[in-house]
Amino acid sequence: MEDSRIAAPIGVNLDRFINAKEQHFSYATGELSQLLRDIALAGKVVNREINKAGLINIAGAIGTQNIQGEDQQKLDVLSNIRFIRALTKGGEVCAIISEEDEKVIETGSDSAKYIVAIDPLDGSSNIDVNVSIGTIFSIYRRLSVVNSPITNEDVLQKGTEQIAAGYILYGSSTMLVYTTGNGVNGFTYEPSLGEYFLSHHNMKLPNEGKIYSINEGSYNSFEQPVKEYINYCREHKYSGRYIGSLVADFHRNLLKGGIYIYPKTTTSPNGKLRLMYECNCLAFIAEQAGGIATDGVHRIMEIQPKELHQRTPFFVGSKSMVEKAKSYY
Ligand code: AHM
Ligand code: MG
Repeated sequence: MEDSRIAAPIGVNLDRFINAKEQHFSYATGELSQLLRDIALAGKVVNREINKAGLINIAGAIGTQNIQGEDQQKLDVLSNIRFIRALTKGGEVCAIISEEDEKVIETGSDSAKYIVAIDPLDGSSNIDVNVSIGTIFSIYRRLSVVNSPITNEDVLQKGTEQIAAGYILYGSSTMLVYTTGNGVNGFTYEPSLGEYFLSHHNMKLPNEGKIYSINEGSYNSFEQPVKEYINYCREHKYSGRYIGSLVADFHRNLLKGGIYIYPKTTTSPNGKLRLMYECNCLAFIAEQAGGIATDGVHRIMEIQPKELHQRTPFFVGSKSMVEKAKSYY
C-alpha cells in the first residue's frame, strides 16, 4: 500500500510558504515576512480566545463605544489588544490604524518601514451567537523616511499602494487568506498542531456566480440602482446569502462566486463599511483573485482616503456580477 494512503501528507505550512515566496524578491529583507508571521500568530491567540468565549466571561458588550459610536464587545477590545501588542512588539510596524482606536497608534518603532490598517474583529453582532467573525488587515510601506515623524500621507494611502492584505476567518474552521500582489492563497489552521497549512492555492473568484449578499431588510432605504439590481437577482432566482459578517460573506463568495453589497442607505449616506481597514483589503484580494470592487462608480482601491475611519459604499465579488450591479448606476 502506498504510504500516502496510510498517512496523508499534511502539506506546506504558512512559515515555509512565506519563506519560499520571500526568496522570489531579490530586495526582500524578511521584515514583511516577519510581519505576516506576527499577524498569523496574533490570529492564533484570538482564535483560542474566541473558541472558549462561551466558557469564560468574555462574550457580550463591554459597556464602551468605539470612535464610530458602536458598542464595543469584549472580544473586539481583546482582539485589538492582541493585534496591537503583536504589531508593536514585532518591530516592523511604525504606525497602526485600527477600527477600535480614534487616532493613529504610533508603535515607537521609528525605524520600521510598514503601516498596518486593521479591523481586529469584524462582525461584532455575530460575536455573541457563535457565528463566524474575522480579522481584516492591510499593509502599506511608509512614504516618509525612517526615523522621522509619521505623516498624513503615510497613513492615508490609496488601496492601490497596499503591499499585502489579508483576513483571518474564525469560522467552522479558522483560515488565513492573504495576498502580496501575486495571487491569493488560503491556509487552514490545524489546532492540534498549532499551524496554518496551505489548503487553497492560487484562489480564483469565479467570474459569474448566483449568490447575492446584502442586508435586504434595509431594501426601502437603498438607492434606486441597488433596488433594481436586487430585483434582477430575484428575477433570475439567485440565492440570497447574508451572514452579516463581512469576512464570512466575502469568503463564501470568493469560493463559490457571488457579490457582496453594502450600499449607501438613507441613514448611512456613505454606507457602513470603512475604506481603510475593511474595503481596501478585500478589494485587493478580490482583484488578485480575478474579481472587482467598486463603490458603485469608482474602483475602491483608487479612492483617496481623507480620514482614517472614512466609510464607503461597497460592491465586491465576481467580475460579471459587480459589473452588472454597476450598470444600474
Ligand atoms: P463591525 O465592524 O461593527 O463589525 O461592522 C461591520 C459588519 C460587517 O461584518 C457586516 O458585513 C456588516 O457590518 C453588517 O451590517 P448590517 O447589520 O447593517 O447588515
Ligand atoms: Mg468592522
